[in-house]
Order: sequence, then structure tokens, then C-alpha cells
Amino acid sequence: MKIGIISDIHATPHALRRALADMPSTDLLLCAGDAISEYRFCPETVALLRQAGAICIQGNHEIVLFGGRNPAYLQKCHATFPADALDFLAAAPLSREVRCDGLRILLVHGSPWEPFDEYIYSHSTILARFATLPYDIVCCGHTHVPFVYEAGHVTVINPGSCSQPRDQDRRGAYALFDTGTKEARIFRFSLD
Ligand SMILES: [Mn+2]
Repeated sequence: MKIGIISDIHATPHALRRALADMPSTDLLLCAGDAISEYRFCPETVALLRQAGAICIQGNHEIVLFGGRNPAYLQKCHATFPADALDFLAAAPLSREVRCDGLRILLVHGSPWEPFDEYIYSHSTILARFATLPYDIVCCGHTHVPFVYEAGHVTVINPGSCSQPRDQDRRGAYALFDTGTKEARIFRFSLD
């Protein structure tokens, strides 16, 4: 089975469309948070995620919007956008366990450990700690810099950002995991 992993769309539906068009067909689609921005809700992005059957969690941007730190804008969102679009992200958890083809997968936005908002890169020393987790795959986002790292039996996958890459590559990014070959790969696609 094939698992598609996306993250950090940041209210940019055209980038999400590109990612989904570029992606081979998948059996499971995971979104590691920051589908929107705290000051920019995007019903079109949410609709695309729902149509694609994406399993979503909240990132730090959803936490700000739905967690009460931006009440004026949230009020405006409720007056402007469809309730079901808002509810879809508001109801998303901060982390989520998913099973696919017998594999245990953890989906988080930043880090699996408190305070959960650490930026984890491919050179981060904390990556060794992922080997202690009872999962086969941990998907995270937050940095907008994609990587794949094998920490013992745990494959750590950051798919980067669909819309706002923060590495040297100006293209959008997503990841694919093949449960048959156990191979994780990062894919890049043009945003132009
Ligand atoms: Mn982000």
C-alpha cells in the first residue's frame, strides 16, 4: 500500500492541488498540520483535503486560530465560512495514531514530546530518541524542510511544505511511503 504524506499547506489551495496531482494514487493520505494560517482560513484547502480523504491533525497555526488566541479573527471566520469546513479542522486532534497494512503510524506537527513545538531537522540530535517510540513510522511537519530518517525501527518522515519550502529548493514537497518495500521518498513539484 502507498501512503501519501503532506504538511504545511498554509491556506494555499493551488499548491495542494499541485501536490495531489503530482502524487501517484495512494491508499492513505496524511496531513501533518498547518493546513491553514492563523490569520487566513481557507475553506477551499479544507474542501480539497476532505475530498482527498486526508487524515488531518492541527498544527501550531490551527492551535492559534481554534485555541482562542485569535478570537476576533475566529469570530469573523464563523461569520464568513461554512461551519462544516471550520469544524473539520477545529475537531482535528493534535496528534493521531493511524494503522496501515499492519504498520503503526504516529502523526504529529512538531515533536512527539512536550512542549510538542520543537523544530526537528535531519541533523537534530533528538532524532535518536524516536527509536524509543512504539511506532513504525512517525510523520511530522512544522519545519517546512523535508527529510527521511531511520531511527532504529522507526522511520521518521517530514514531507516538507506543499507551498512554502524553507530549504534551498523552491519547489513544493510531499512524501510517499510504500508499505511493501518500506521505502520512504520525498517528492518535489513545481509551484510556478
Ligand atoms: Mn507551518
